[in-house]
Amino acid sequence: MRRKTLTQYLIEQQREFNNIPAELRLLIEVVARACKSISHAVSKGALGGVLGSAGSENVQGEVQKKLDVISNEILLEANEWGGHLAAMASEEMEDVFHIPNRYPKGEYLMMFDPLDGSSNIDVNVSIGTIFSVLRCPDNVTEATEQDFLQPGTQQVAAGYAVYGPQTVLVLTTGHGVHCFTLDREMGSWVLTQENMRIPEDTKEFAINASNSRHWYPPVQRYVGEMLDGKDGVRGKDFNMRWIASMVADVHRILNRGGVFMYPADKREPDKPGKLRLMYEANPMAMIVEQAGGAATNGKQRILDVQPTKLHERVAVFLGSKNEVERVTRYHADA
Ligand code: AHM
Ligand code: MG
Repeated sequence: MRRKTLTQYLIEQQREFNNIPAELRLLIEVVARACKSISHAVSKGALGGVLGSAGSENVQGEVQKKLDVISNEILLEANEWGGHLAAMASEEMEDVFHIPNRYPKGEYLMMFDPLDGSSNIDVNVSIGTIFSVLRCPDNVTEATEQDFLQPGTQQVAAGYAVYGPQTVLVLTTGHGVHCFTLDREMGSWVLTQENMRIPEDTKEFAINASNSRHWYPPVQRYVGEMLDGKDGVRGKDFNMRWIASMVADVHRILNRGGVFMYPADKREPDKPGKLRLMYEANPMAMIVEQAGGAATNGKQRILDVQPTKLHERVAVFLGSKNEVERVTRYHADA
């Protein structure tokens, strides 16, 4: 069987839906190429000298790993010269990255988490890259943070790569979710799953249970009922998984269902969770919704949240629709 490459898929989508103009296609292909380079660096591990700490901290006060810094550089360098972007923003940079004056500017804004699941780098567990694409508002010559602060509903594309046993790229441009596998011999991304769908019900959940004593009552109730299994109100047993790489947890959910949670908790009442709205939660929420799932912050749809700052955090409940609706209902009941 002759398989489709990413390029062919993008061109055919444009013909069918008229939603991937040349500039957006270039953007997606450049990001995909950058993910290929990151995958290459990741796979070298100790042989490439890429493991361990970079000896610096990012804007969130987290220690940066060498691969966080390398992946960020790869994405910036790949995307700065093509003329498709007005500006970029990253988990690893406090401020907006402006396109250098020597290059033309384009009409899109891109945000990314260059290397998600950093705590897994040195132990050879799946990690990934997450990205979100917005349109730059009209008549903006030098994009600022303000221009990025659009709700997730405005995303024109979102995707992630997983560097695991296989390297895959999962993409949506608003017409379903599709998965491409990196063919290392050919060096190309090949379409391997079309229109991924998340089952509406599930018997699997993902949460960092070491924080359970800090959870608020709705999360305590929801997880408690699942742990009660057959003997409790849910009347069925549940299985638990936690990879500590959102990309890998979400990828499992896209393939076989499940619910992923990173709630806010009582430790820091002013902090609405760990994950970042604009380059982690929003792209994942778009992908999950496009695959028939749901994503909320416990109170509202994540994609409807109006961001107030670039590195804003948000509580996350996403995955199988009926489960996300249930945990969201428990929040309303409380
Ligand atoms: P990172 O972007 O610094 O890697 O942090 C995000 C990651 C998610 O991928 C994952 O779901 C979560 O942090 C794991 O957190 P914990 O260490 O609390 O298990
Ligand atoms: Mg991350």
